[in-house]
Amino acid sequence: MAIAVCPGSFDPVTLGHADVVTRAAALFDEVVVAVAINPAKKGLFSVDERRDLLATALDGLDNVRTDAFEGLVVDYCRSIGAATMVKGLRSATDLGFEEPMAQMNRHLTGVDSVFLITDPAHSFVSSSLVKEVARGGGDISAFLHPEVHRRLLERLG
Ligand code: COD
Repeated sequence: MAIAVCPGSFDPVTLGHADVVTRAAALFDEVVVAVAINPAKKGLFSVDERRDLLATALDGLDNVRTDAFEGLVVDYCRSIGAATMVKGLRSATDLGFEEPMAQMNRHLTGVDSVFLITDPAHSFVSSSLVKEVARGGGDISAFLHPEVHRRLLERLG
């Protein structure tokens, strides 16, 4: 069975993330969306809340589940028998950031990275940008599942 991991911060999940996970789910038998636990970086949502929002945004994808991990993503991949990571690429900037990580991850364990080019509708969307725009009162409803949008506005007060 081919298992792939989609790792990330997902603080919170956007429709860009959901598009990549949906496309990965069509390519692999099982996809695990894994929230990275970073004790040095406090997010807007807790890890459990992020998993809850992911489950809402990805509802209906039968071969997708969520998890959380601490430490190296490649160690997590090996612990669940995943040989592949799937990530989204929005731009050349993303590629410049992802390429050394993909090389390092493959060097460490042989876990390979597969990159899916972002749907143009989501190519400028990031969790940090939607939070910044929402804090300033801008309309970011086009970029989030309605429930994620509601929870984000509620969290920001
Ligand atoms: N459309 C498509 N894809 C998108 C979009 C979008 N609009 N927005 C983000 N993505 C993709 C990103 O490119 C990324 O692949 C994934 O979705 C997650 O995005 P984020 O922003 O939620 O998560 P990041 O980029 O903060 O996650 C970084 C990781 C947690 C994956 C990374 O830091 C990591 O692997 N950490 C574990 C520690 C480790 O192993 N470090 C050594 C690495 S060599």
